[in-house]
Amino acid sequence: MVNLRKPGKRGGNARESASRGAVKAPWWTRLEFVLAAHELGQLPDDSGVEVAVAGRSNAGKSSAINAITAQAKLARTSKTPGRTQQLVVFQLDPAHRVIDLPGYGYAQVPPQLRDHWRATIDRYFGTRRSLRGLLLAMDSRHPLTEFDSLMLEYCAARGLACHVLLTKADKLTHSQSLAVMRQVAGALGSGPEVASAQLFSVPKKIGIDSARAVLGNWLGLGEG
Ligand SMILES: Nc1nc2c(ncn2[C@@H]2O[C@H](COP(=O)(O)OP(=O)(O)OP(=O)(O)O)[C@@H](O)[C@H]2O)c(=O)[nH]1
Ligand SMILES: [Mg+2]
Repeated sequence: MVNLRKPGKRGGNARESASRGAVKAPWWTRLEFVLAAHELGQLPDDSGVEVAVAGRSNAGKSSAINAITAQAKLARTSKTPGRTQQLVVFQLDPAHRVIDLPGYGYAQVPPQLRDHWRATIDRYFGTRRSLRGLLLAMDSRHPLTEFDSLMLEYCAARGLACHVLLTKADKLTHSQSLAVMRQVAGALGSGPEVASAQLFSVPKKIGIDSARAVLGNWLGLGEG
């Protein structure tokens, strides 16, 4: 490694170090993997603030987490549906977490596992006090599946904020994008809970900043 600083100048003076230390990387780049849980009992303490990411298998949840955090390999992605079978926990610090929930609606999943998923998610939404919001990923070509609607009902039932990411928007024409936004906005209705939707695409970088802003707002972190 080449050190371009002169000897004796290495590290700079205390004031320089302090001001360098004060310039932190943006919060989204500092999220780290913590653990993958099969059961709710394995999750970190239910304190601080948590945001969940849910959606049908293969909808693009893990890819969205990677795009939002600008970390290509933070969450595992796969062409094979049903890849994320556990609750995968990321955190900025113990008081700020993001949870990648297992994908649903995958036909090949054995009924026993599906029942386990439903019971786990049911209990998660019913009991998790630190949960502040749900990022709900829907493939923009196939939005509002039965389980997507169930997720919206969970949010409505506990007055939880929900933000829908209409993923893979790069696969849609402009008029299809407008149509799906209209369709989903209609389904979100105008209840007391906060529900919103946006288009999202990883390869075309559509909507990454706005999704990040929603997440940052829920986590109480703002812009940087
Ligand atoms: N064209 C396109 N493909 C995408 C986009 N986002 C994700 N994909 C692809 O969709 C597939 C599934 O992505 P994942 O992020 O693994 O989906 P997931 O929802 O986490 O899937 P599970 O973990 O199985 O529930 C992968 O092949 C991704 O490359 C996108 O914005 N555009
Ligand atoms: Mg995944």
